[in-house]
Amino acid sequence: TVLPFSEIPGVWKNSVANLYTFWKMDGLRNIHRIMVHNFNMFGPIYREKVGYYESVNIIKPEDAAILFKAEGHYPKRLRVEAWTSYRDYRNRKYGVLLKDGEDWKYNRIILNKEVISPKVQGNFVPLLDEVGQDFVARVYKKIERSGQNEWTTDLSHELFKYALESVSAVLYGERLGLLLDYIDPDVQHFIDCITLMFKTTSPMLYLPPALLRRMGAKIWKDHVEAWDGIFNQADRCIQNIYRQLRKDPGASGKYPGVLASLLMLDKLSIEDIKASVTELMAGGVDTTSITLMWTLYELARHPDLQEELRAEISAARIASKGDMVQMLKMVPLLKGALKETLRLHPVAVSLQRYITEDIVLQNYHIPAGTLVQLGLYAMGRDHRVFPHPEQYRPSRWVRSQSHYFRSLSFGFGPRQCLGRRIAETEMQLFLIHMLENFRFEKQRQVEIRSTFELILLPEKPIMLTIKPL
Ligand code: HEM
Ligand code: 2DC
Repeated sequence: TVLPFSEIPGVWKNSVANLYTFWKMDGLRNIHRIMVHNFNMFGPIYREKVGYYESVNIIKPEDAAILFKAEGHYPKRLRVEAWTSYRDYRNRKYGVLLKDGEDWKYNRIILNKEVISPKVQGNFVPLLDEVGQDFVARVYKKIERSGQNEWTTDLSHELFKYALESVSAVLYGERLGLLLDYIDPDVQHFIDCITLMFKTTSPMLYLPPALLRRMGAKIWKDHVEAWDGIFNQADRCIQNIYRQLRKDPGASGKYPGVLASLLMLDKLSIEDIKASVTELMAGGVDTTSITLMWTLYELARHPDLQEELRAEISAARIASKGDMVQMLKMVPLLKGALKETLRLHPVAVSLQRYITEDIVLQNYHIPAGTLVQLGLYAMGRDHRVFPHPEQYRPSRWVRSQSHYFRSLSFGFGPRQCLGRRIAETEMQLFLIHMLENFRFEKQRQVEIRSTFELILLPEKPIMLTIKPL
């Protein structure tokens, strides 16, 4: 017989005491580890109430499958109040990230065609391939300047620029030139604003932004400043393309980019387009750059794997005869490496949905309307789900093993990551070019942990040594 909702184990009963321990444990930066701890304590399902939101947490792929079957036609995840509050405060429209219901669906279907459908993939590849080549040229220059035939560095700032150059190339159909020697202070400011925006969001998951705003709290002011910086820069880029398009629409015949395609399609209002393009631009920087940083870190710790990947890449290079779209279909181990990175170092600590029908999870009844969270970080490190989870083994994604509801780093279904294809293509091309030219090494073999700043990121800088092959 099915047990009632009220009997699910957990720490949800005393939320004030709970919030207190949470702060004391520096819970904010450790959410992912606290979730692992809770699953160890309570088993594969627990209820939790921290601050003002309550949820049921799950960890098993079988339960994820049940959850996503109950997500309904307009899947809805946890609302990030800080983000919606800013839009309301400044009177700006929600984009696809923040919309819900019919309005979300309508916008999403149109955006899907221009951003994530296989049809546009071919347009992105040449643009992103060029950015990858430029990055390699830049690294050679840095190595040369060092005078030591190698370059030891924290690559994160370079990776932020790579990611922004890539996503901008796709959105605007033209290069910003961020990989040149001179870096425009406006661009650096934009990058800093995104990091600040994420950092100031996480405390506001627990303290309502409306309250902080009335109190005149610094965190709210910083958050507003960060989003203002993001919107100003995105507005400049968007205006620029808009003006060009009005001067000579469809001039050259080459692929004009996502923004121009959406404008010409004329199915979404300019305000809706602006809102979603800004979200794409902001969502496209820290996510991919941090994932690439973690991948280089893992590769530096596994020199043999670097060799294996180089062999796969060079065979694919030859067999594809210069057709990059074709080449990307011939590198399964490389794709496995990216999945493996995201298993151990996911961007999103959890996936969440408000379920639209009653379901049963771990023999407990869960009523419609409940917020259910899948602990993505915890699942990635659970030995019942992934044998020897502590080992970085890209081949686990290529051979044997069931992948049933295990590959969820970009979310699932119609509400999954809209930037997924851009992210994957950009990261694959980066690794192809870098592995074809360099070897990666790490001095001290210390374990680097994740810290939560809305997205998960390395708790301290990762130093790498890059050497020409
Ligand atoms: C949503 C992960 C890169 C834009 C999401 C979600 C996840 C995610 C887990 C929530 C999905 C769900 O609820 O099912 C990632 C990872 C990335 C990445 C792991 C890279 C390693 C990007 C990039 C962009 C982007 C490059 C923009 C170009 C978005 C947007 C949404 C989203 C707009 C909201 C979609 C909607 O609500 O309909 N992402 N993301 N992401 N992501 Fe990403
Ligand atoms: C953070 O408890 C932890 O892809 C919360 O590119 C639940 C939660 C809700 C939404 C998630 C968020 C977490 C992590 C960051 C995500 C976000 C949805 C989209 C966003 C996963 C798990 C992200 C990084 C987007 C951001 C685009 C934005 C900056 C314009």
